[in-house]
Amino acid sequence: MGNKNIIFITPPYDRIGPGYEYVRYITNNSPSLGLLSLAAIVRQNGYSPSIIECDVFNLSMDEVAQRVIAEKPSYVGITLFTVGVWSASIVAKQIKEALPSTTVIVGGPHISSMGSETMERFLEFDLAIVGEGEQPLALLLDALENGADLDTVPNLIYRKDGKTCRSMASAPQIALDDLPMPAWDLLPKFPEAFQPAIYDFPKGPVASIAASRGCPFHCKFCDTSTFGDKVRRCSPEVVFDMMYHLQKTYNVQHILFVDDLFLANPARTTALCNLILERGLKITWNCAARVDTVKPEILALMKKAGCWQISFGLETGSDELLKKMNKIATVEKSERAMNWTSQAGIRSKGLFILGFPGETRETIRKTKEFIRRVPMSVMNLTKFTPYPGSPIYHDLYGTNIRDDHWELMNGMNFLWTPEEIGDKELNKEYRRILTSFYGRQRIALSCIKLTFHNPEHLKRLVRFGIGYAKAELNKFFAGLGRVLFLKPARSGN
Ligand code: B12
Ligand code: SF4
Repeated sequence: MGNKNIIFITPPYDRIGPGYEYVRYITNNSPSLGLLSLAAIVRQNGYSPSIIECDVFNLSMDEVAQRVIAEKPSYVGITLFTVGVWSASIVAKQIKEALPSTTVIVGGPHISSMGSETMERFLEFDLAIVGEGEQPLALLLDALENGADLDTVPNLIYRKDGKTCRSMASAPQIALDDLPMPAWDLLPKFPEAFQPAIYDFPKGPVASIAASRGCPFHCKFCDTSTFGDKVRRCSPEVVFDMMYHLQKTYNVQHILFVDDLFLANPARTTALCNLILERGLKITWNCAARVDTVKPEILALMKKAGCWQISFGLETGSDELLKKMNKIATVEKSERAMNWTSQAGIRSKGLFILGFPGETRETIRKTKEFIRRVPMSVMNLTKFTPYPGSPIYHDLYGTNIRDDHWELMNGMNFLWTPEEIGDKELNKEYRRILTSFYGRQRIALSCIKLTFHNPEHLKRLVRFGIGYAKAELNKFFAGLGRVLFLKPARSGN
């Protein structure tokens, strides 16, 4: 019998594209909470998990494969976002070649929407679990240890007689309070190595928490296939316990709540804020919210309880486009929410999408105007990407799409463009919107203030600057090399 070791992996992926690796110094380096939860549950069941976060530690595909091969685990569990599927398959292939008896199991958002297609395409993945993974993975490992029928394992995709099959059993959704605490202790260099985006926190160390799962809305660009539309929440006591544990054990000073709808239940938010205040926990935190869930009273309480920044999915400054996105929001409501947040003394981060179907020069103009009008502390602009699992993916491609650019689905590439505007123009607008926002005196000054207030920001900014300068120099010398050595000399004129 093999060992009971399982290595969980977040595969490497390109954040922008080759040559831009230095952006990691200022972008989000949060660990996978999914893997932390899976590791905790399998440890409870007698297995020995470890976690390799390739992206955070800048590990190449070869490096991670060699590490795994040296450990000879019985199981490998890989989390798959669409962007990481190809690199994960290369890592899995190397592992399977060296360790044929190791079982490679995959799961994550990409598998929740594209499980069968992925398993048909990548034979180096042995088994896949669709959707929420804790209970199915625990049952799968036991079934593999005991040679039980795989068809009894819920939400499993496996191969039988060369064919891809989906198990008949389905998993009941678990109560989140019943899960063990995420296995933060398994992360090397936690929390220092896992910093969120620069300017997204006042003071580190920082950790993230998923305090609820599921979202009842169906915004067209959003992939909710993993947890579906039924919302389940940890109780305020359990959320508080996680925050307290992170501070006491790891000296964490700031929490990022990654829930889709942190504020959807005002009673729960109020209870959590009251717990923080009553028990005197000195900590700051960020969360994400829909614009229709904030009100001045709750914002005032949140501020008192340490809320530092709220991210709002504003998407665009055009009501028409919001409708096309099925966002069930209006520009007016967005504006009101941003004003209330600012009046409460809480920073806000606006999340926007550029290039959604229906985007025109006029909608871009409205977005620019909106950005100028609202009191926003930082902003994030994503290039529209039709992620598998999002309703728009099916609208655009039909359900049979197999061969699209999964490895480019990092929100930094226009893989589809609206009729009126091509990707050249959209890329130009993308740069314009960001530079005009961050070039504004108020925004630049607040970034400078934060930079000097927090040595961590300064350190990251310096590393980013050096990386940028090196990349530009490399580009310059590569260009010079081409001019001097490769470009054919012209004969005559
Ligand atoms: C926090 C977050 C991040 C963080 C942390 C990422 C990370 N490593 O987890 C950061 C900011 C770094 C990030 C980056 C990106 N993200 Co993000 N992110 C999220 C967010 C908001 C929460 C994730 C989370 O913690 N969920 C809670 C945990 C418990 O769930 P989970 O990780 O999905 O894991 C469960 C299951 O998926 C499954 N599972 C997962 N892995 C495995 C592995 C095995 C072996 C098994 C059996 C099961 C299994 O079991 C887990 C426990 O139940 C989600 C939205 C959401 N609601 O999930 C988007 C989301 C996952 N991100 C998304 C995207 C697109 C990205 C980016 C490509 C760029 C971008 N535009 O943001 C990058 C790519 C990062 C990468 N590593 O490849 C999409 C993914 C769509 C897709 N099909 O790829 C999502 C779904 C947003 C959306 N609604 O569209 N992200
Ligand atoms: S964008 Fe937000 S509100 Fe809309 S479906 Fe996704 S998580 Fe839900």
